[in-house]
Amino acid sequence: MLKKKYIVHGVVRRSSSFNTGRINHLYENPFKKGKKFYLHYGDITDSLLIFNIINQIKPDEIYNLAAQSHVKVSFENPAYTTDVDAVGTLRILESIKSAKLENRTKFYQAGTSEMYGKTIRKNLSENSTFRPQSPYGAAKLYAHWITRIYRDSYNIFASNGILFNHESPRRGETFVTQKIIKGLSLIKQGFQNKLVLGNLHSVRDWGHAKDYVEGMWKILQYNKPDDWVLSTGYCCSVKKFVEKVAKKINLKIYWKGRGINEKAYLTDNNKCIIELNKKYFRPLEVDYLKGDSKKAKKKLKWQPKYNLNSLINDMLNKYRK
Ligand code: F7E
Repeated sequence: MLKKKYIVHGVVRRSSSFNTGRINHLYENPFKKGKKFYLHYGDITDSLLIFNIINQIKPDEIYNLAAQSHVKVSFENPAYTTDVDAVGTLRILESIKSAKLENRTKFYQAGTSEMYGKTIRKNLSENSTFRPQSPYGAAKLYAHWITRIYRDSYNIFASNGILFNHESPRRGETFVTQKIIKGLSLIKQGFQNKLVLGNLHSVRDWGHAKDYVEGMWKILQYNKPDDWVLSTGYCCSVKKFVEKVAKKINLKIYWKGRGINEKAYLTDNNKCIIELNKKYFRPLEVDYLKGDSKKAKKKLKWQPKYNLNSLINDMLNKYRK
């Protein structure tokens, strides 16, 4: 957004330890004239504050990426997840309405392929059925529908993205791609002995976050508000993802065992480097997600530049010496 010459306002949760590591490179001296990037202390659970920020800035565009976004954690923290991911979206929409910004402020809601949940193995489009399998998926589905309702009821330019997994070197370390890439890189370099994972057999449609944020922006530049799937169609299981990463860094592995006892060993010395633990399995899993983003490709002219190979290479670079 800054490269596109926007003035950007972000909301950051107050914490006693620094929590802005992933955006430090954008930080600007608060006393600088003509600043383009502002951070406001706040929280999406605080209605008054969200209204005040929106009413004061009167933004042209709002991108709602605020979320408790970890699916497994949403089972342990369901009420908080719902407050943030579902009611948080309502708070923004209601603020746009209360501040009478319906004709000014465009709104993007960050929806997710987790809303589809239990699927049969077919490509998922804007018209596919939603059957979420987690408190996270259910909360995001509420957000998706309330966005549509505010669009239709109050004529707000409110659009939903339905985004499949998007990864990057900035991905949090408890998500599986970063966990695998960091874990295997450190094992290869001799700094870690073992990687402990959960379900190896779920299949995801993976893309690069850089491509997806460009898509989010395109969604708000379209001539009308709508719902949009962004996906790459590059699918593989978590196990296959492990194998691809291992191959790229020249770690030769083989698998042995079944179910929770499935393990990966180094071919050279039979040392076990990957094992599974129940802690990382979800009470309900989403087995298979593959998107169909024909509509975005055609109407938004959105085309991802990264494939699974270049995505993994980019993520691996962070750990290369
Ligand atoms: O899991 C399996 C896990 O946590 C991917 C979020 O950005 O994308 C993300 O949600 C798969 C699942 O991402 C581990 O069971 C195995 O099947 O990296 P993840 P996610 O749940 O797909 C969607 C689109 C979002 O909207 C979310 O906000 O990998 N898996 N072993 C594991 N997952 C984790 N986290 N850790 C493991 O050890």
